[in-house]
Amino acid sequence: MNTEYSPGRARAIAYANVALVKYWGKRDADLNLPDVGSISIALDALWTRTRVELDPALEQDSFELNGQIEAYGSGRVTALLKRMRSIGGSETRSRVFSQNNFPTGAGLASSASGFAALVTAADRAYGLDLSPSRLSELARIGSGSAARSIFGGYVEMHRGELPDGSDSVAEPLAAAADWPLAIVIAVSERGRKSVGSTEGMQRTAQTSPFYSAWVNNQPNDLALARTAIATRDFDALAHVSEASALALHGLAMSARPGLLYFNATTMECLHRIRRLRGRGVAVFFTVDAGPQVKAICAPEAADTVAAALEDVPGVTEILRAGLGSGAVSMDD
Ligand code: 2P0
Repeated sequence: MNTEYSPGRARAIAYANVALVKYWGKRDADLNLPDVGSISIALDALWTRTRVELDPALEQDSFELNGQIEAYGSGRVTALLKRMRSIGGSETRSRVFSQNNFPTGAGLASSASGFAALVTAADRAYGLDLSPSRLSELARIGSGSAARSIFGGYVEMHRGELPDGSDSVAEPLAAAADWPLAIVIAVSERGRKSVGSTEGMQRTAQTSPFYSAWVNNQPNDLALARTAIATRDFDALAHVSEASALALHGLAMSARPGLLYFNATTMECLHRIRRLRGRGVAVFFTVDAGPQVKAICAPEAADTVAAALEDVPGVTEILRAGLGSGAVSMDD
């Protein structure tokens, strides 16, 4: 145990991430092992702050999100705390207080920042002092995309091969400062999505006739994105990222019954972004399991992109971000 830690209570902050090469599909539901690797960027403006407080008097863990006792997702929180307690040989239950500064469950990666903040805070509160790679593995068990939010900048999540999941972890590809990009998010619905990612992935894997093609193609897209990031090739990153996002949604639509995460505003935003790029603006789109559109652009293009998306009927809010850092813990 690291004596610099002060076990008992700790806080952490972790940032949301957006995948450029998308994760969709699991090969093991219990350990949350992905069928495909993915590549993402961290967002500095969208975060979860979490406090973990051990209390020997507690019989069960409790989980508060944005000031309210949270039932949705609390099973995953408890399961993860139990796993971390068993690593540290502790039986003491915890109170967990979490705060998101953006809508939860609306396709803005709240589970990514949420579980990354949770494992980072619990690691310190229980005095475990685990490596970032181990924290990534634990965050993955909470939510696949959370494995990526342990790290900042450009991040690759590995599919891994081992049945115990110890190689299904993320690692940094490049720092935010190596290639600063801006993100403009067009929000058109703040509510929770109708079909959550876990269920959507399961339905897709079980019923889409195109699922194996998706899995088989992923190594190509990962290689293209890795090279684009290493060489700072914006056009190459734009092409592979849009292709991966559209392939994900085509795949999800091909599930039975089909999953429709887009609304009419989503589609209009995609057309606007393509038109902007046609006029020479350095911008491309990506969309996750919800209707919000994320425009990735050169920092100097962000005002133009925000103005164009704000103007789309149905866009209720524009969020702006730069590239974020990895999860950080601190004493409470
Ligand atoms: C991604 N998404 O790569 C993909 C693209 C949404 C669309 O990862 O079941 O909340 O908890 O592992 O991580 C969202 O799925 O799913 C997601 P679980 P998660 O960002």
